[in-house]
Amino acid sequence: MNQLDSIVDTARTSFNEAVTPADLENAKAGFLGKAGRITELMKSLARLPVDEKKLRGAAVNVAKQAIEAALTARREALAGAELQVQLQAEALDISLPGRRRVAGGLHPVSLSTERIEAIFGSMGFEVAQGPEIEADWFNFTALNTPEDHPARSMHDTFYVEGGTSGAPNLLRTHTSPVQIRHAVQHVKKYRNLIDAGQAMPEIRVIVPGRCYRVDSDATHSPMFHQVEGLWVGENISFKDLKVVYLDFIQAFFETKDLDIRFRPSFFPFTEPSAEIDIMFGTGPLKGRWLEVSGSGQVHPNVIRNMGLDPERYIGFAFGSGIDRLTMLRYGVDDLRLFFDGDIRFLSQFQ
Ligand code: 2U9
Repeated sequence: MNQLDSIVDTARTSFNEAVTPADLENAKAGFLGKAGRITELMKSLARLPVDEKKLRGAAVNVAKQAIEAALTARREALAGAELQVQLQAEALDISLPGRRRVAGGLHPVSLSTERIEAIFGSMGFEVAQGPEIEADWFNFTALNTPEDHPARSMHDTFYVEGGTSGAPNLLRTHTSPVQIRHAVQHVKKYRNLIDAGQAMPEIRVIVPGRCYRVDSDATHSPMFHQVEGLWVGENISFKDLKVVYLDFIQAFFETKDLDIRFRPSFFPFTEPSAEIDIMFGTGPLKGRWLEVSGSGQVHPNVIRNMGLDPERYIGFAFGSGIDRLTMLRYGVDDLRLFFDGDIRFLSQFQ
């Protein structure tokens, strides 16, 4: 093999060993660059006699063209490989299923609250809302629970400085204060009718919402959800409470195979007072009395604090834990699961 063939072979080998375009340009410089081997041979032609220069020049040109062809081929090969790498990196498998946008959903306690509102709505109850930071008067005193009353100890809560009435504001311990606010507004609205001895439209309201107590374990949380109901008129009795609550609870758990019982109890704002227990006729909780609510006939002092004459107006009230009803409905045994924010738990209710 003569010298030129050897240079062309070496150039081909050098170009094929180049892995990147930069390597190839470096390899090219060794043959076609200013100090390249072909460039040096072209320069050496100047020193040859005319006839030899013509012959030698033609041969060097053939070698140069062969090297340039090899360089072009390698450049295209590297560019193609780079394109393949890019295409592979950006490859999109169009056979893959689309990315489903995960729809959000309501919290199980919110689902229960909506359910409770719909059931009582079907019985003519309206829904009222009110402040969670409450005055002592509405949360306790107006509900026949004066400052020294022992029942306050069961309602230990969180206090907020700066109350207007001297006593500090607090985080409400039940939704009863909203019932009082609603009733006072209702009585004001119909004052003329009442004073004229005409029939006042009955107060028929539920108040679902957040309540707060200093308590925390598997069945108690510092913040919990309660729904309270109130029905006041000229002729509302305990039997109305029994009918309304039985209808509600059977609708909530979607079964008629469910009994309730009233167990004497005490609350400052009702007299007589009763705990309400339920018993399922079937299922895992079959045959067990489960406490779900407190209730009673509204205490005369509370009727008075609404601005009504307790000799003329009477009614009932109840208070149920929405978290408790939700735990029973879905078979959840730890209340804290509702507040951990664990999507694995919450997504089961969508
Ligand atoms: C007014 C008059 C009376 C609401 C009532 C209860 C009994 C009661 C608790 C049970 C479970 C709250 O969620 S809980 O911890 N509630 O036991 N609540 S009677 O009585 C009222 C409310 C408003 C004007």
